[in-house]
Amino acid sequence: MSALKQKLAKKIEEHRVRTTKLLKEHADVKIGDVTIGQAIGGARGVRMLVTDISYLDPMEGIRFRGMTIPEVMKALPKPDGKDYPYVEGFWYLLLTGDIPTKAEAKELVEEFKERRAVPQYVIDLLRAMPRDSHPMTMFSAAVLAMQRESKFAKFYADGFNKMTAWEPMYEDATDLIAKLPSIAAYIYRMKYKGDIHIPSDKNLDMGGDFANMMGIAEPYDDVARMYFIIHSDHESGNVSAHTTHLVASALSDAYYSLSAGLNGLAGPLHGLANQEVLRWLQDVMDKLDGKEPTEEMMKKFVWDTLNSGQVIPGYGHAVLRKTDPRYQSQRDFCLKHLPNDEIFKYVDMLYKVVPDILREHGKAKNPWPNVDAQSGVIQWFYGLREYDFYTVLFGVGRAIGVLANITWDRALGYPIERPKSLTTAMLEDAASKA
Ligand code: CMX
Repeated sequence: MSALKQKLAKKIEEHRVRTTKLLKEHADVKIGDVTIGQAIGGARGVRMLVTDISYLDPMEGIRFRGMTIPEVMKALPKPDGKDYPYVEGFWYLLLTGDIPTKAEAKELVEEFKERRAVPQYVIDLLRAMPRDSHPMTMFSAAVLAMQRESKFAKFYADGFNKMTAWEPMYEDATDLIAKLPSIAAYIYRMKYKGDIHIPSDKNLDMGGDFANMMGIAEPYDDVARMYFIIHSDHESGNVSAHTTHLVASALSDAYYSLSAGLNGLAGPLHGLANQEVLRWLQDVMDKLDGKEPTEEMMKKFVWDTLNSGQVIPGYGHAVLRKTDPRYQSQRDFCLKHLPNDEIFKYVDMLYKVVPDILREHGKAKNPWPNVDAQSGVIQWFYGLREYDFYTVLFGVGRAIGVLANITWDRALGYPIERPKSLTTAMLEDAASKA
């Protein structure tokens, strides 16, 4: 170890004791409007963000523009013969709060088609990256590379006007959402399907064209529509939404902002958890060497994971205190389309055993499954077994929510975000006075 690293290790060891003491003994001490616990603990529960696009009730789960997931799925117009709505119509709902007519949704479908083409230099960039780069790295890099297309950046360079700044933001946001499925499918087929690509089909809506470019048959088009909608937004405080909002608050354009948000989504405590669930299950199955796990065996694997200091992926949440309705809607889909699937049965078995174990373990405030616990199952069933790719699917959906949010941020002229930091000594001082 270098001298610097040795010194740092010593300083970290000394400092950890101070942080632990502050959290253990003085978490409730107020420092201004928040407590020491909130300042150190990731601003949990601090009411400091505003959005009208979605609201997350801890007990009820997400509402998009005031509507639950089943209400949204019922109210929005659908392509003929399909069970799930046009994603383009959902974008209309998130932006305006209104349900589009079928004609309005179809008009948007046509507009998205015009914006679909991905610049060749993005393809070149993806091809130049090492093939074993994580798909999220490729996805975020592709978004960032397209920043030169930004209409907002040009608008800013040509003379910024606060009142009309939302318009180029809207244009960038729409361009991005229209292109993301093609970029995602390109990464997938380049990495996992022999680099053989399927062109976009101008007759199809966003969900249908994504399934087409991925090379997965119906009803995967409906799976895509459902996925993109349920993963879109979860109010503003989660890492991907908050990062996108934070970066945009510096008047950065949608490309810079979304790329940053996607990097946050790629963290294992956030969107990457969907791949981790499948990785964890595969590990269990490998250890069983083809045998079907019993509930007792599953309990042991869960305890082994916890005892080795790891989290159970797909369980727990910073805000939710019940089963995530996004989990529930995917479970309903599984019950209808793949009730006898082996992986579904294991995930369902986890639903029976994990909450009680997490309660007994005594740490997680929410022992219930979140969106990521179920999402890999459906993908696996339809042949998308490269679970490294799952977070990209989350990313295409999440883009819809965060881009609607930053369009409104610009419209309302929200300022640059800049919370205040204190030193540990200042916290100790406040604790000693309290
Ligand atoms: N397994 C084991 N321990 C867990 C746990 C889980 N699933 N969920 C929470 N805990 C632990 C935390 O690690 C924390 O432990 P420490 O005190 O040792 O740090 C303690 O319980 C308290 O955490 P919490 O207040 O209940 O939860 P947080 O708000 O801090 O974290 C989350 C929320 C999602 C990061 C956490 O529940 C977790 O790590 N879950 C597993 C990863 C996951 O599924 N993430 C996806 C979330 C949805 C999404 O964003 O995509």
